[in-house]
Amino acid sequence: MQKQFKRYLVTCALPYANGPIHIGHLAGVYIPADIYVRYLRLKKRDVKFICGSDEHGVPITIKALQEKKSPQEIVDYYHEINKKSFKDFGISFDIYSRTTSKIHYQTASEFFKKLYEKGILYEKETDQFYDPELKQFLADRYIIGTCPQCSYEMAYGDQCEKCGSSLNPTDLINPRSALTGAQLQLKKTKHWFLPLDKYQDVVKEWLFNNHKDWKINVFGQCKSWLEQGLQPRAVTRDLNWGIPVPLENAQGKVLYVWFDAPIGYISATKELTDKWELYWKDKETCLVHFIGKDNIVFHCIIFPVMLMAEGTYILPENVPANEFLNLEGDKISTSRNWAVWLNEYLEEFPNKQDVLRYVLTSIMPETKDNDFTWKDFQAKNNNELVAILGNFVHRTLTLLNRYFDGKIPLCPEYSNEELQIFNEIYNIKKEIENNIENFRFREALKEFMNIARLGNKYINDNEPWKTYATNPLKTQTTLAICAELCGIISVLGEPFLPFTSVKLKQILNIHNYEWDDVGKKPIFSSGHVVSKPELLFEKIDDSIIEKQISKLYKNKDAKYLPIKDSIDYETFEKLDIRTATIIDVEKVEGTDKLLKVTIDLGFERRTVVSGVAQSYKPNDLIGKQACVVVNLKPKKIRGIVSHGMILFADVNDKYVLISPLEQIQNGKPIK
Ligand code: B3M
Ligand code: ZN
Repeated sequence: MQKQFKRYLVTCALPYANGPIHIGHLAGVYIPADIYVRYLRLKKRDVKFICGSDEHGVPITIKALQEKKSPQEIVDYYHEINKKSFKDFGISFDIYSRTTSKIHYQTASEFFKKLYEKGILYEKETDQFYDPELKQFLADRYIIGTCPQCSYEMAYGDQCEKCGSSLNPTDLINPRSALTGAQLQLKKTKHWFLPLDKYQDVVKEWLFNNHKDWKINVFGQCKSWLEQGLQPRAVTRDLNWGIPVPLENAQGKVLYVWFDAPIGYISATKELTDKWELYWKDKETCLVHFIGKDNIVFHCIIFPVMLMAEGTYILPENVPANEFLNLEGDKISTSRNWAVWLNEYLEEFPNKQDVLRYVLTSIMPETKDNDFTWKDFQAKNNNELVAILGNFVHRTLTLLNRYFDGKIPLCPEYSNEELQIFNEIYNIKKEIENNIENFRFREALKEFMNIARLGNKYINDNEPWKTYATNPLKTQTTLAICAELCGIISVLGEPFLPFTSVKLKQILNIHNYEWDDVGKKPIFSSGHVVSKPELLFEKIDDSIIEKQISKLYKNKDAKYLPIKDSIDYETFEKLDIRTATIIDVEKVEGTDKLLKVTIDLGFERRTVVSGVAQSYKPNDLIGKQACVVVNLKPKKIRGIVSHGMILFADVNDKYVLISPLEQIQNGKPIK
């Protein structure tokens, strides 16, 4: 049994408010946390469940740029969407706050100031790449250039994805902005650093002496970071979006998003309760962070160092990070729209929150990445929720209504053999508790489902529909026991299937029966009446699943669009595609997507209108060779007659010019 604490503080990773929540977030972070917190509440523990939107950082500013909105508009929009989705899905936060809140600005600023005044943060000037078009310094991830190791031309400032080398932006050859394509300038800039290196030993001792019990995937990542040696880390950035650095000589500088965001847990707790210090500073509090594996270092090393340095806070007792969930065999990707979005699921599968909760818990990537498929979703709903759990409850309620008008028959006493089933149930309950307390939610769910499996076996073995004619007392006993099992399912099911639990308790007319009562006292007393059966789950048929799968592939980027209908060679031969050189480009007034392009075909010059102004500036294209469909009927676009079409690849709405590998004569046919 885990050490019992006076109170629990459970946090969930604050999702960036630049997009909706998807099933990877749910399986990785939010469902495990919700199961854990619901269980603690059922065990009458004092627990606070904290989350909110992470609203700073470069991803937000990128989204704002893409959508031509302010960062505040972006976060306002997605904060509300995500807050509502979580609520409608039954993720039972005590507060869902946000890091643009006033209380957070104040809390994060005070935290930074205290570390600064204690002399822990130090100032240092460094060389950073500056994008002259955006007029801002760029984070490593938004710098691209040629890898010095393998000459790959699209290496990032922090890593080359081709050869895997970890890089510094200054290693790149011809570094340029991934956002504007501009050549970058190396400029001096000063930042404040957290001396992680100075905490190497204390962190190592804290982790190795107290937390060797952490999940192997978590402990392993921390160990390798410590083996590489902790390095000082800048906790400020040159950005115009974020919490201003609360110092005199810090104009234009903000707190690094990964410095301010974890402090968001503290400010949200402050917002929730004036007893917040009990939850953050009292040793009798158990602090647990639920996160995905890409956030391990921030929650197991960097944030704990911040808390150690500040000096008055407790440290996390556990950080049960999950691995990643893939979708139909491919990584979930926001940019490629390869995801099952929670807000869309809630619309398309009304009142089926528990089906998704069940399926995602059953495939939870607790120790290794796992995969969600719509076929498996359908199978688990039909073959487990409907055929095992729903079926057992439905048969019990149907027979109770048929033979006893819904009145649960009470038996003078159960035989030892009959009592045996309750011993098994009690052992299952202990297993469920042990698994939840050790963050093994898949196992806990399996144990929970064994109650229904046991019930189905019991009802099949005792055949109350047969004994009713020959031995009605036996029927009474069988159905009384089955009714008790249904009641136990409604109570022990709450952490996993909260919506079904409420519905079943209503049907069974159960009030004031607690988790800890299971195995100690019966649920039903004499004359208890249950309602008529209602379906807890319904079959999901193939058409629903096929619709979801085709929606997924349709939404995926061009690379995955389904192939168009086949054509014969003669049809293809009708296309006349030629090489041409782009000799002039200008923006079409009053539009943000159109360019008026003049091309030289060798035998003539033409004007063509292309919708690529958001991917190319006029100067980017001048002088480039292109492939042009020259026998397209002329078309007037915004008053300009376009004589043909220049070919571009559509890569997630970013257009890439298709250009011959080498310079060739204009007007040459492309076959
Ligand atoms: N928003 C990263 C993420 O969404 C970040 C989590 C912050 S928790 C303090 O993966
Ligand atoms: Zn490389």
